[in-house]
Amino acid sequence: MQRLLVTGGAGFIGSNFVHYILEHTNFHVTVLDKLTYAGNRESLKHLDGERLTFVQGDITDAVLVAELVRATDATVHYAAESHNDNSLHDPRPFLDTNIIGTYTLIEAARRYAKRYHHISTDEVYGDLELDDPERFTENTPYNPSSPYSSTKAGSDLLVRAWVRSFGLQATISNCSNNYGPYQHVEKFIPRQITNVIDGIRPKLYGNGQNVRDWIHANDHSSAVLAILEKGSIGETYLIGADGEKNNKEVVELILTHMGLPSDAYDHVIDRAGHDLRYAIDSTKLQTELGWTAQFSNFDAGIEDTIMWYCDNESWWRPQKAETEEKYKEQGQ
Ligand code: NAD
Ligand code: TDX
Repeated sequence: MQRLLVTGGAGFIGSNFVHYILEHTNFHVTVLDKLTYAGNRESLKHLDGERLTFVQGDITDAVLVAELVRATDATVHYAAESHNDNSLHDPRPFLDTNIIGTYTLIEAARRYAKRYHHISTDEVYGDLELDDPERFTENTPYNPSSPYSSTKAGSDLLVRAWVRSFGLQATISNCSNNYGPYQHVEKFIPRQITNVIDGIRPKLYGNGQNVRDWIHANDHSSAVLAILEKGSIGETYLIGADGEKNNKEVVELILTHMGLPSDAYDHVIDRAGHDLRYAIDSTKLQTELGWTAQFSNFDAGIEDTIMWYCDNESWWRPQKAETEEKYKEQGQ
């Protein structure tokens, strides 16, 4: 495998993956990205121009997708509408990109008999009670809650059907919440860090008891590379790093690291249908593919992430005012 097509490579996790691949392999990467509000060409700057080709385009464009899939050895599909809050206010782009976009890619991969890896989320499994001793595994039934997670679930099921019915050479991974550099300021951790930089109090939805299972984006990238190289066709792998924290703990950690009292935040209107808890059991990935997380110290990872946002204001500043304006209209 020498030539990778990475969809959504100008987004948060996709751009981290492109950085990771260029550093850890000798592959050539072609990025296909529409550059929606969530895509940022700046996230790929300073990367080796000879090993990276950037194509601006839509994954629902069947002609373009066929050409790019044909010209590469494998596709890693990150492109998506990814924000739950947006999906509650305008679900349509989620159906177009997450469902039709995935369909377009797997049809091309089938036609040219190419390897395909599908990036998905733990949210397809719905949520867990706070005291549930079980975590999500590859066998947990699908039960998505939001327009976002239901379109991701739908796209996963399309891939499974294409494997079974057409012999598509595909693998799927479902990962927990990522954090790290290049994440859009609409998302929880960057929103609160940049709020503090701007002298705005962090905003916690509801009572802040909702739990997310945090993983550093680099650990997600190393897991995807392991699946690409060693995963079995047709299999699903759950990716997680035992990083469960409730939102209140995360906000308090950010405030403390940024030199403010740990209670200097506001509670705002809760998200509709807000999933209570996600938690991943990644035993299969660890035992079958020998993967382990490298960034297991969340405290240190948050400190690095805070430093990245402090040092890279020119990257996030253009999105900040518009993002906060949208939240303000929603009382959040
Ligand atoms: P993101 O919103 O930061 O980036 C999405 C990228 O896709 C952007 O660059 C955007 O321009 C591009 N894109 C959107 N629609 C497109 C289209 N129609 N054609 C081409 N490009 C298009 O998202 P992210 O947080 O980096 O998530 C990437 C993937 O990882 C998604 O599939 C998401 O479901 C999955 N995932 C995310 C997380 C997380 O914590 N963020 C966790 C697990 C899985
Ligand atoms: O201002 C906020 N205050 C707040 O309390 C925001 C933006 C969020 N939250 C809460 C909601 C969630 O419980 O923080 C938690 C994390 O929120 P998001 O960053 O919006 O992430 P989440 O909804 O958990 O989904 C993320 O992880 C799974 C990604 O956005 C998805 O793409 C991925 O599939």
